[in-house]
Amino acid sequence: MNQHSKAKILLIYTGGTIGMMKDFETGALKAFNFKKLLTRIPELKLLECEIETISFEHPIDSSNMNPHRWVEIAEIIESNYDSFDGFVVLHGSDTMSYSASALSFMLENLSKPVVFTGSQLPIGDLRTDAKENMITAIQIAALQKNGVPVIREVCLYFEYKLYRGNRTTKINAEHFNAFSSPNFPPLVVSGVHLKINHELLTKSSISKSLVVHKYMDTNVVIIKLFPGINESVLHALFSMPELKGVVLETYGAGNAPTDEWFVLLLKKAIKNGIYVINVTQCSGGSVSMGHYETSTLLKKIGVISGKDITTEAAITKLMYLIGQNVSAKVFKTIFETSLRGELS
Ligand code: ASN
Repeated sequence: MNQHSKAKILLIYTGGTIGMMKDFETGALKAFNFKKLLTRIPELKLLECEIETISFEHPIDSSNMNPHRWVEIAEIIESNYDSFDGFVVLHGSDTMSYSASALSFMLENLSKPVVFTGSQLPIGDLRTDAKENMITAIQIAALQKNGVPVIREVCLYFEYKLYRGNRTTKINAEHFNAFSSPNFPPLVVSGVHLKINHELLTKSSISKSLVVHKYMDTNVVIIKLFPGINESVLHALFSMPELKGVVLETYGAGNAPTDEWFVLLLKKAIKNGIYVINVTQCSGGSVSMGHYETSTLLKKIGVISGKDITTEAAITKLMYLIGQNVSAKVFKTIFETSLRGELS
């Protein structure tokens, strides 16, 4: 544990709109020189913490995020873990919920804050949301009680709210309020004061050492059901030889067609060792297989319930557990159990 009077925060810049800048002559957005970032935000110097920065060599738009880059973020945290009290990851908003979910699984026994944030407008824009997001994210990452970080999990801070990262989803492409956490309340709400919902925080032990898992298996796919989805298309998808796991976005409380071909296709896939996760395509609520006749068969053939997990957390949990070589015997039980607070 760090014994500084001031918390030390590592700011990890991966890219995204936050770091772009408008060229006032052409009006086009271009990558910002990260080294100038601190000088652009004099307010950072007023914060009661020491800030150091590290940047991806080639900052990216988060549409180019992938598991190799998740490992890059995880390794930056791993190699700086003992020297810092908290980490703030500046990341594009488009895939931020996927990255926050992935990192929550990759970083086991995390006992320091990892706060993802970004913005909808670049930091150089007059009306930017970047400053508030970044400053408050740093303040939250620096919160300590008796020398121990208050937040000890992977979170996402955007527009006055700190959420558990693996509970979030991007809901708007232009509002500053771009994220929601439909099935779990915010951990912290920022107003005149920071209102911390202590009872919701992950109370991870600070004595366990951090374990970083670096293999995410990408032989997985998300399939969203729609009326008219047909047998030959689904058959082709499920016949991919490398396929190991499917997140099936179903209707409502986990319902799907009862057509014989559909149920048989899933049954055969499951028998062949493909994990099928039932996640609702509704933006909130939970899968409850057996509640309707249209989900009873899914339960019977061994479909795994995602309960109230987001699609982002489901696909990254699937990559993580398959990557861990979790045995088929316990896979369903482990998936249906909360590992990092991702499901209720
Ligand atoms: N396209 C950007 C990104 O995800 C969007 C943003 O950051 N607001 O990198």
